[in-house]
Amino acid sequence: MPSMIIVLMGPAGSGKTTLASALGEWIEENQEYSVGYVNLDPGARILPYKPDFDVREWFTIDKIMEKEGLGPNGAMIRASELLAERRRDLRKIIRGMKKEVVIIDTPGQSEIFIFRKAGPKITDALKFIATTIGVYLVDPTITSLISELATSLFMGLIIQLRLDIPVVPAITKVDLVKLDLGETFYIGLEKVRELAEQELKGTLQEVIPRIIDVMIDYMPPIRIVEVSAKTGQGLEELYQLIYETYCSCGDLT
Ligand SMILES: Nc1nc2c(ncn2[C@@H]2O[C@H](COP(=O)(O)OP(=O)(O)OP(=O)(O)O)[C@@H](O)[C@H]2O)c(=O)[nH]1
Ligand SMILES: [Mg+2]
Repeated sequence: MPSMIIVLMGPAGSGKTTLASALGEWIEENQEYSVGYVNLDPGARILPYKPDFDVREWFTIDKIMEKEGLGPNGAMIRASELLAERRRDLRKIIRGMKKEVVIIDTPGQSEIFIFRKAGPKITDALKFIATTIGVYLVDPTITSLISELATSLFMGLIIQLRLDIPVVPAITKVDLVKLDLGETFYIGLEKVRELAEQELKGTLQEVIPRIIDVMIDYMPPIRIVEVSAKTGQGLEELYQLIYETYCSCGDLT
């Protein structure tokens, strides 16, 4: 039975699937824990990891579209309902995995997973099995401004409240974008706040630092990791953040 479950979330194309594979390999090699992989994306095509459970065994977006005469968005919503309905089966499957860590790759359409019923129902089921930590991926190739970065990071806090699990934010694909936010792979939220105050004007300059203050108060880590699934940069730091969050949750339960 697993003792830690990591749920990767983030907007379409933010790098969930690639990170699932890279982080899993890193943990297996460097922590010597066995890692199980779960694909919850019924629209996935090719996966870079070998899933121990794949939701496509139950249904795929293509099949739902065909069978129920739905378009792609309708089929994704339907898929999230089906997933919520089968959460007990999923719980049984994951509980039965002989792996210490389980990494969950979520559907591309994160807003459907997170803001419809599937997300909270699934995380409720997972919490029965093991300490469950969310990682919210922020894609710097689409969030170039400091105000966008701050609001994207804030999304992690919203998800934490909605899914009722601790959420660690991570900036992905840093091999593509050079973020000049700090000297290490970690960025303090204080630094983001400082930049926001310097660079923003008008209402944004008032609102964004206040949003960051709320994050500082309510999110588990007060630093954000920059990671690249392609080069491996920041994987160790991401794991450390997840592990610290895991330990502090463990203390409370
Ligand atoms: N350069 C670079 N590209 C990346 C990285 N992570 C992911 N990508 C690329 O970004 C694209 C999307 O990556 P995925 O891992 O499929 O992202 P996803 O969030 O699972 O996407 P959906 O499930 O479709 O929402 C792919 O072309 C990846 O090769 C990274 O760290 N660096
Ligand atoms: Mg994916």
